[in-house]
Amino acid sequence: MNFEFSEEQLMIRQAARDYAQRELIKDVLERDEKAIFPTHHLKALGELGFLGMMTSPKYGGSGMDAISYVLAMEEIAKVDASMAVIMSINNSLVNYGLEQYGNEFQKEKFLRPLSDGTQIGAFLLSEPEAGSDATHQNTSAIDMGDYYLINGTKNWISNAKSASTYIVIAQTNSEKKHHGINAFIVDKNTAGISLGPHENKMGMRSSDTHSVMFTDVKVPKENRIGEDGFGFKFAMKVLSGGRIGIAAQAVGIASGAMDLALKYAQERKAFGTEIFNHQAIAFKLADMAVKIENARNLCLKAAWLKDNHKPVDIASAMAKQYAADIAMEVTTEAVQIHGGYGYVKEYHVERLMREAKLTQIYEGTSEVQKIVISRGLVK
Ligand code: COS
Repeated sequence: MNFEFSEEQLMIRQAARDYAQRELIKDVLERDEKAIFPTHHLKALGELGFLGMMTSPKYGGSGMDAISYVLAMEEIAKVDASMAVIMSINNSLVNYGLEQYGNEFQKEKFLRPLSDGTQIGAFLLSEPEAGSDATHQNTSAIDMGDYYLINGTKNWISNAKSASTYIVIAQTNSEKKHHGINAFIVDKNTAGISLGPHENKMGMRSSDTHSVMFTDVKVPKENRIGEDGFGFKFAMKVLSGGRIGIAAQAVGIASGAMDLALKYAQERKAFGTEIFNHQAIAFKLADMAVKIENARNLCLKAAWLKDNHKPVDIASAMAKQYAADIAMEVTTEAVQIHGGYGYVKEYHVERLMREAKLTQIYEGTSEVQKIVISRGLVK
């Protein structure tokens, strides 16, 4: 077993760290406060190759491995988890889904601009009544011969406003249940698409989240991904790999909070010494460090499995569930270590705590991950 990173992986991590610590940090508090989408940073990250990280250079991507992706994601999320959300939707769901399951025409037309940073994508699965229970899609896509006609509403869609390309999961034949679901590539500017209001979220406030309404939206037949009825499997496969990115994001949030808490504990004095010298604080930090290390290892193992074309479903669910849950614990302790200072925005840890919460909810709640893991135990 080799726990060492390659030169290239270390360079990628350093590039992400430099950008996050030099640039993202500058306006992260303002973007969080005012819920501003980071358009200017996206351009720069696109130029660094971070929007098509694992996509093949043949389609304008950077051709990096999943380990590098995880390392970069952790560094970005340490400072700005909203940016990590935007990156992860584009990289792990949209680009990966298109590259793995799209045909040549679809890859040339849609994947290239999504990989070189000129556009971003969004993944539309959740509905007002179908989040965790993804088999029950109410959005319909009726086969009209040359095209499909899509009607329905999607909820909690990250990148909804800023994306140019949507991947939409919809029901074509309800009698076939989940075998009648399809996935479509939809140009966001197609007539009949409208957005609900900006969701005023607790955290990840700089990433834009809306519901998206479809009213008689015509989608060319050539935009369906895979065979008729492949949509549910497509969504499950893509989400399964995507959970590695969310796990890395949660590790980043936790380690960002840990770094801040450690620094604070070595500076702040109480009862005549730096608070790090009190075991009540030092033991908290030790527990936080162990949890982060475990989460990081689960995450890297899932990425390694992906890079080596081995099944990732269970490993990615374990990584996501554990990393998200410990991110919540670690960020809560980081706020506690900071005392009153932790509760105000300037110290960043309250933001990281708000951001951690979403990693337990989106791309499958911690409970969904436990469904996947427990089913895996009896397979
Ligand atoms: N890869 C490929 N196929 C998969 C799969 C995977 N990871 N997981 C499930 N499937 C397939 C199954 O093989 C099954 O196919 P057949 O009917 O042909 O045998 C089908 O999908 C249904 O699987 P299952 O019966 O396990 O589905 P359930 O409805 O019981 O749900 C969970 C499984 C809950 C795990 C799934 O619905 C899920 O992950 N939901 C959460 C979705 C989510 O993340 N939502 C948030 C949206 S963020 S964009």
